[in-house]
Amino acid sequence: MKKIGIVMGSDSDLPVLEKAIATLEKFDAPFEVHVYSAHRTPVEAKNFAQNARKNGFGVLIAAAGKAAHLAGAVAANTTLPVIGIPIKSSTLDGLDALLSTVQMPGGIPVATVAIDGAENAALLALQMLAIEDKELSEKLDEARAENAAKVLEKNKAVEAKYNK
Ligand code: RP5
Repeated sequence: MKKIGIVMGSDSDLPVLEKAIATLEKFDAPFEVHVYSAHRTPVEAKNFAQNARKNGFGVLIAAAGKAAHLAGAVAANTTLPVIGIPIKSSTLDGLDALLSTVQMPGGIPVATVAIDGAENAALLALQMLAIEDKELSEKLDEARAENAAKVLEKNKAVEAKYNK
């Protein structure tokens, strides 16, 4: 199975990324985690992206806050699919990072998830790899069914309380 690469602009982003890491661990998916910044360590960020395919990655997750150019900079240097996570920082509620991540120019796509949407980023990465992986796609189906069962349990409790 191809690896999933997680790259974040600062270790201050790690608390959000831990949700993605936990999701990948739950599915026993191989992954690597790195801190490379589009602005502070542009050479390392570029090298990581340029070498990602030959280093066995199948999909990359890039997370950054503020003027969040990391996902775009990574996408500019690989044709692997790149999933961007805008990170909420102390100002502007993450809208700065959302717009910086999502508003890519034509030709260089970034699949942007919600602000701090680390779990969905991991699930989307897994779904991409599951296109060619039956075992993984079955695990994803099971997880969806478990989630649905939990929601239906909650529905039962709400219905019992209000629908007399
Ligand atoms: C971005 O700036 C990082 O991704 C982080 O979200 C934000 C703040 O970084 P630190 O000042 O906490 O290192 O590049």
